[in-house]
Amino acid sequence: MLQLRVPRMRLSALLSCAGVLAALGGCASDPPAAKSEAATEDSVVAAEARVPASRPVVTNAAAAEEAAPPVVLTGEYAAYPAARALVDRLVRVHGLDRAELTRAFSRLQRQEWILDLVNRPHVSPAPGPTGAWTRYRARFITPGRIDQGVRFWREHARSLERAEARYGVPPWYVVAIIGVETHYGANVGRHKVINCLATLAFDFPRRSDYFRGELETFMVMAHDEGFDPFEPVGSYAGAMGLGQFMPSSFGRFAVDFDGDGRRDLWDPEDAIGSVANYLHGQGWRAGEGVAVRADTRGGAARALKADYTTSYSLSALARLGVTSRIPLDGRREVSLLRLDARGGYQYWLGLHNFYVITRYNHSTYYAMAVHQLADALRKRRHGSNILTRREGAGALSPF
Ligand SMILES: [Ca+2]
Repeated sequence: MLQLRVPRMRLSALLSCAGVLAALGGCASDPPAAKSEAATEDSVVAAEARVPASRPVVTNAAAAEEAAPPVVLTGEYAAYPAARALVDRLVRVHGLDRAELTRAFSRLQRQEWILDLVNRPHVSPAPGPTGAWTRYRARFITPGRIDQGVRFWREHARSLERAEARYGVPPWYVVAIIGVETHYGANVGRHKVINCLATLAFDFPRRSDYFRGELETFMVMAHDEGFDPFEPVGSYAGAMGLGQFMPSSFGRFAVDFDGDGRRDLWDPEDAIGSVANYLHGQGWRAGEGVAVRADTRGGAARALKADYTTSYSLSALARLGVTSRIPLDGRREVSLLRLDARGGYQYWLGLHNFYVITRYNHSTYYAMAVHQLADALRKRRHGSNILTRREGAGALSPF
């Protein structure tokens, strides 16, 4: 059976998660829903025995429900057709209990601060170079984050090796993602996921379809896994655990990597397996590199579109004066990446696995921060010989 829980070891650090363990831990083997159904059946039978023959007899649970006054949606979303429609859908498509859902949706609390955050006017970046990449990089690639990453790696070396054997993703990329996402679990978020998802699903029109889907998945998850949907905490966007998985990612990619029968996004071992499985599921190619520095001649590169979505042949780039610092297969398609570094633009070529990292977060800078943190972790822990030893050809070392 699948479970979502917060491990005991994290309680001291995650006070706001304390309720998660209390509420979810008890659901491991005996979901309360099963008990209450049995109790209802028993009480109906008992009621039938007591009711005089002249009175109408309640013969089944459905009739009992019909007789009971309907539970009406109240609270902040009472007047929201989208909230009522989602309840209807969860009942119709997923077979969830209407009264239970209505009570839960009546307790939702809109988070105005999230709406303020996501509705902030977009400020177009000043024409560069302004050093934006240098500032971004400095947030994630620090001596402290490298030290802590190496410690996390050492502590979970066996799980990381197992994840590489199963999914083909090297430990340093898994550690780097967890490092960038949550500082190795130190910052997993402290907001009630259900309220965050509801706020974005019902009051953020630009992404409401996406967040309605995530809220739907989350409610189904809570039902299937047997946890109280008001317990899990996460980021303001509803991302959970060490790897900051959205509910849909949990459904598709989370794995029970320590074999205790639970997929636990807050458990380092399950998080390691789940992050590696996520990258594997998005098409990670074992043994291939991620990105390589490029040299540029002339000014043509500056006029080219450059981000992780672009695709150029190396020969076309070479004609425009953009060349890889290490030899690559001449037929390989790459993306052109332009980093607004202090002192001038820096150019890189993104390989397939760079694109795979952007499936975690659709941003060139994000994927490059993961790549460079991974590289720093690898060098710190293993020096430069690791790739020659582990990958054989040593073709990745220049990356
Ligand atoms: Ca587990």
